[in-house]
Amino acid sequence: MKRISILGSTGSIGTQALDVIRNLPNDFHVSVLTANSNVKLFAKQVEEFKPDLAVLADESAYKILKMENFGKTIFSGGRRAFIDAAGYYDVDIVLTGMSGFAGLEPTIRAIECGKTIALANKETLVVAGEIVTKLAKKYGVKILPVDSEHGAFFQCLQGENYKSIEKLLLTASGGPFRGKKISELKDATKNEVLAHPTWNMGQKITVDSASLVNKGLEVIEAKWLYGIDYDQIQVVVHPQSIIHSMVEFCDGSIIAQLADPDMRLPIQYALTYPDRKISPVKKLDFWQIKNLTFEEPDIETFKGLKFAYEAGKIGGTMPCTFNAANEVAVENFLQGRIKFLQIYDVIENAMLKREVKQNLTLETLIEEDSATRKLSADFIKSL
Ligand code: MN3
Repeated sequence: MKRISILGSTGSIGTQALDVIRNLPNDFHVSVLTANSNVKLFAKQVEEFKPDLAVLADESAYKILKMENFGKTIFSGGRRAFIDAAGYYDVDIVLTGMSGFAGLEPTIRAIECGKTIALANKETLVVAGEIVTKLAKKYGVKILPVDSEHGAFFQCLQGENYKSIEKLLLTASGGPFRGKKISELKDATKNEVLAHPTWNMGQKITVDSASLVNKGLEVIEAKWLYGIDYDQIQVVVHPQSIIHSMVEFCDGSIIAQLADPDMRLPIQYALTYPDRKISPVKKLDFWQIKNLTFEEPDIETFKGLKFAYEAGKIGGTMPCTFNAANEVAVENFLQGRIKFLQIYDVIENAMLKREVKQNLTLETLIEEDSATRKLSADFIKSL
């Protein structure tokens, strides 16, 4: 039995991971559950899975549940307890399902404690790819990708030498606005942005999918996971989301991974790796699918992808700047304070104004993250 820790258990990745575990009760023991503030769902999960340790990162949410009786489960709260939970001793795999920069510190803690990482928090590799991959090497820790595209690369690369990779073909659904022009996106509403055509995901990543920022984050994530150059990563728009990504090798062969778009599959593969297990995911029927189509991404309209390549190539703190500005912009968009296309203005403003620092440490990144957040919040007020 593998002992699993799920960080961010009430989010989209967390709930789907628990569904995977529900379907494979003899393969996993849930040792740790952590969430931020969704008290109601968290209490239900703790009752059902009876983890050894349960942590709510948000102090006031913790106070609400503090008096509950969770039997043998140790229950604690606060940011410190959350980071400590990532290193809990009685765990084999830590699934990082929380979103945003806040996931970086607990991921580093888990690596330093020698845990296998099932990585769903892509921001970790975007802002600190260099630090995190070095640490993983130092502690002999495997990072297993949960993101569907990177999970696809990982499957295509089983038994292959990474040195023979010619190109990673990163597929993108194109999101709800594929084919639209700037004039049609000016007044895009929150509901339109959140209506993703193929994937069922959390709000933040769904906005990122509409802006193609998500694909940009995934380009940087792929660079660090597979140690290749940015010009070896090509984004291919594939609206059906059946091919989850492809690897082109030096001999011209291309290997692709296909499946119904259901996040439970990449989550399960990361958790059961190197084994495969039966899953509830719908099987593909090629007589129904008939067509798989491909397009070039429109990076002049969806500038998120262009900015990400630029930030990645500049390196140093720039991917952190890019990510922090986007996190602030998305939050403000979801609260109705800025328009959809202004997300790009917030990112561009931060990338122009923040000075790049090379030689990264965790401290430099925390500083850069908060400086960019402040700059971006002020910029939004001035709009
Ligand atoms: Mn993805």
